[in-house]
Amino acid sequence: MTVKVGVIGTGMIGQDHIRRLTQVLTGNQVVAVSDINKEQAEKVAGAIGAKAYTDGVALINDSDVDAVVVTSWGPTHEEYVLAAIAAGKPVFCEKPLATTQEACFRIIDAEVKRGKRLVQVGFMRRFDTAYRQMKAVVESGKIGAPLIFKSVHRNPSVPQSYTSDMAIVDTAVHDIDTARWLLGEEVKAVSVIAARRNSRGGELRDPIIVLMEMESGAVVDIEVSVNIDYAYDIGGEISGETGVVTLSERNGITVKSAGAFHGKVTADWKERFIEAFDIEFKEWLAAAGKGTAIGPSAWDGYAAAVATDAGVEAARTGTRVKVEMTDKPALYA
Ligand code: NAD
Ligand code: ISE
Repeated sequence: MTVKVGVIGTGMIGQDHIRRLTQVLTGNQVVAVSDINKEQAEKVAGAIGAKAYTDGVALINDSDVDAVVVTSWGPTHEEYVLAAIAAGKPVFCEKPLATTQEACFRIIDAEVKRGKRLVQVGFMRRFDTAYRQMKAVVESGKIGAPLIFKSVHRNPSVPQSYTSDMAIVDTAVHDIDTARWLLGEEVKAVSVIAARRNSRGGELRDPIIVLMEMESGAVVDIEVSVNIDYAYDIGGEISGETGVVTLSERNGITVKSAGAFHGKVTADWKERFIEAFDIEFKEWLAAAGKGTAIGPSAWDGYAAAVATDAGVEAARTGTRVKVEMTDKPALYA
């Protein structure tokens, strides 16, 4: 079966996912794209023989579109995800699911009323082979009950428009989802501390440590650095009661020369998670072909938003903020 896909938002990641759908994966056809930037939508559509829209809702309601990919700016996600649910179409939405926990909950409510899963959120680390191996080790009991998860999330640089809140909402959100998924439990409280202000960060609080207490009493320590220059570097380690599991360095080769070891560190998220994104979309297409969704759900988008809201408040007030969540609907059991 060929899944006919419509993509809303043709910026950086939208174009990367369109490349993946049209050049890497089979069983789909990108039939329509949309962007508020008309010229860009037409250019991207023209290159792949798709229709161009400026109105994302019109794209969703196009009878040629079976399934929707939302890669526009975060504040626009709620409207498009709700429109896809109303049209009964599977929708892949890049993170964040929506920019407030209330908006995420409206999405949950609509999906629950529809009675089946249609939404998948773009937490691509869940599709990364090494993270999946890490989760399998935890679940095997080989390292005993997890006690501490250390997550390192380093970006070489960010644009001037990047704010201190974004370090939590836009960047740490991946680590928050990874922690919930790896440890299989919810976040209970969040604290945030900033290191000495980075001399290149201006007003930006960078780097920060996001410290999360989980329901079981396990602790999660997330380093977010967004001006670290040397590379895009992702690390993770879980200490359990009887052992430790660590993500390995990813350089395929190591060069030894002039008395030193040299290996490559990835340049950006596109390179670091290229295989994870491919698997994420392969699995999404398989589910979308059956009219449903798998993987990170609207509930996961909501849970991450509740924790990032707490993180933003913790960073602003310098206090430990408790996380309060609503009961989980049976649809996400
Ligand atoms: P971008 O600014 O490069 O692209 C966003 C595009 O959306 C722009 O072309 C903009 O014109 C368009 N747009 C804005 N409002 C729109 C609307 N109402 N309708 C249609 N199009 C609209 O941003 P980006 O870096 O591609 O990020 C897009 C989304 O992807 C964000 O939610 C971001 O958090 C997420 N993202 C995820 C990852 C990841 O690692 N999973 C990486 C980068 C970005
Ligand atoms: C970006 O939006 C992403 O999602 C990347 O994975 C993350 O590393 C980066 O910090 C974000 O800005």
